[in-house]
Amino acid sequence: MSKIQEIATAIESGKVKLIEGLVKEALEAGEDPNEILNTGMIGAMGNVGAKFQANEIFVPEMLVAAKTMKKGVEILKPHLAGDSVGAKGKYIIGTVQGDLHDIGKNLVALMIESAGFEVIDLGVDVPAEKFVESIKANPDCKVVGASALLTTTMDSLKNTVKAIIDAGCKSQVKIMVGGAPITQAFADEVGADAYTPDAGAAAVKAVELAS
Ligand code: B1M
Repeated sequence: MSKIQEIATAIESGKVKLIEGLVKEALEAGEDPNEILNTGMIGAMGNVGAKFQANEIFVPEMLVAAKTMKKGVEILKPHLAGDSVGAKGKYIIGTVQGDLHDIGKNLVALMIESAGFEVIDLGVDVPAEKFVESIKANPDCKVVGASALLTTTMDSLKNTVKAIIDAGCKSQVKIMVGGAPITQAFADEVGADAYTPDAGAAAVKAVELAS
C-alpha cells in the first residue's frame, strides 16, 4: 500500500494516533503535499461521507475521521505555505449559522493564508451579524468568505450574504461563497461576488478579488 493510501485508510478508519507519523513518513518519502491533501485526505473524507449516507457508519465515526484529518492537516500545513502571511490584506471567513462543518472551511482558510492573506477565522455556526460586525471592525478587509455544507444551511448562507449587503458593506468587501451543496447559480441568486468549488480555486479567486 502506498503512503498516500495508508493516510486515506487511517482517516477513513479514524486512526488519530497514527496520522501524524504517517503524514511525516509520506513527506520524508518525497510525496507531494498537495497530493497527500487531495488524494489522501479529501478523497478519504468523500468515502467517509458515502459510507455515512449508506448507513455503514454513523456520526461518531464521522467525527473521529474528521479529527484524524484535522490532525493530519496540522502536520501538512507548513508544507503548503506560500507567500508571506498578510501581504495581500485581510480575509474574513466562517461557516454559517447552524452548520458545524469546518474541515473544508479550514482548508480554504489555509490556502487563502498560503496565498498571502491574514485570515480572520470566525469559526463555525457564525450568525450573519457576526460576519457584519467583523467586516465593520476591519475596514481594511476586502474579501469575506462564507461556507455551508448542509442543504439545510443554504438559507443561512443566503441570509449571511443579504445581511452583509443590507449593512452597506458591499462597497468595502467582495463576498465569496462555497461548500458542497453550493453552486454558481446559487451564488448568483443570493448576490455573492464569487463561488469556487474548492480551496485551491478559492485562493486564486481571493487574490483576483483583492487586487
Ligand atoms: Co456531516 N454531513 N453532518 N458531519 N459530514 C455531510 C456534509 C453529508 C453530505 C454526509 C452525507 O450524508 N453523505 C450530510 C449533508 C447532507 C445534506 O445536507 N444534503 C451531513 C449530515 C447530514 C450531517 C448531520 C446532519 C448528521 C446528523 O447529525 N445526523 C450533522 C449536522 C451537524 C451540523 O452541522 N449542524 C453532521 C455532522 C458532522 C460531524 C460533526 C460528525 C462531522 C464534521 C466535523 C467537522 O467538520 N469538524 C461531519 C462530517 C465529517 C461530514 C462529511 C463526512 C465530511 C465533510 C468534510 O469535511 N468533507 C460529509 C460528507 C462529504 O463531504 N462527503 C458530511 C471534506 C472537505 C474537504 O470537503 O467540506 O466539501 P468540503 O469542503 C471543500 C469544498 O466544499 C470547498 O472547498 C473545500 C476543500 O476543497 N469549500 C469552499 C468549502 N467551503 C468553501 C468556501 C469557499 C469556497 C470553497 O469560499 C468561501
